[in-house]
Amino acid sequence: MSDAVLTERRGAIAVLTINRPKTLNALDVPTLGALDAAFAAVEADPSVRVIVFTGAGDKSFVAGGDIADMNKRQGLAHYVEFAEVIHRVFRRIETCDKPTIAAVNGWALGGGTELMLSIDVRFLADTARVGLPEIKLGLFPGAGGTQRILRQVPLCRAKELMFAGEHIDAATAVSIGLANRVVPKDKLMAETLAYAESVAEKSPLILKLMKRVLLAGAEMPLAAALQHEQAMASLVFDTKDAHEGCTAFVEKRKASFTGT
Ligand code: DAK
Repeated sequence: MSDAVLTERRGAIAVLTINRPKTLNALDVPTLGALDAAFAAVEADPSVRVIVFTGAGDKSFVAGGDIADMNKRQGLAHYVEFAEVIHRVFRRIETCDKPTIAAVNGWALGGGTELMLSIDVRFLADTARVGLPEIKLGLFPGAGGTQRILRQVPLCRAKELMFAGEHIDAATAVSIGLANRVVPKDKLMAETLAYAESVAEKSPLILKLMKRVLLAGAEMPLAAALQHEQAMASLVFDTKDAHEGCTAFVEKRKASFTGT
């Protein structure tokens, strides 16, 4: 079995580590396949409540698509293969019912930033640098990057990043809304796991429905999205977990959610 992606369990949290440190964790088709398989396994495991992504080594999260591998490819069929795999894997991550968190421990460039854009919550080490440098290679972001970034940060910021291909530091990434928080590098995993634990103790059923409402709503006109939210919120109120949460508040105790 491939060790290109490592899976580690921390209670209800699964940590997936992209593990090609010699190339700064660049993504080629086998690595994307390993990511898909590792992700599918934790996505299907009911004991996993939250999925964390990080990169092996202390320099890089993911330095992008594997440039040497891409450069060896010839002909449309080979590029289409890469495109299909990377789009499928990133969309699977984006549409997952379980909360996902990126612990960005260094470079997140090109496909690395595009992976981050597919993950729900992003914590950046203070040493991390992110960017979409594809233009410097005569390319543009093609793993969902052009479309996801324009829906997540102001368009002028997205264009500024993509036109010049410059890297930005972690604080700037947070200031434009591309990431959630900057964490001292030596505390990155501890702070990520602490946040993940606070999510993991919530109802997985309600988190799933909330994620579906958010994702579907972002792709709908507002009127339809509000109707959808209204219907789903009624469904949520009818769950055991909603009754447990409200009862626990009234009884002044901690709620214990079962995901039903
Ligand atoms: N691919 C392959 N190898 C890489 C790599 C990458 N993206 N990034 C780094 N490496 C390798 C380096 O070649 C070097 O290998 P050796 O020379 O040791 O054999 C090793 O990792 C260490 O890198 P450096 O020596 O360069 O380390 P530095 O600390 O000096 O610099 C750096 C770190 C991250 C600034 C630098 O390595 C760098 O600029 N890397 C490239 C970053 C980049 O341009 N990323 C975007 C890649 S393009 C598509 C969809 C998506 C994509 C493509 C197609 N379709 C739908 C068809 C995605 C494209 C991309 O992501």
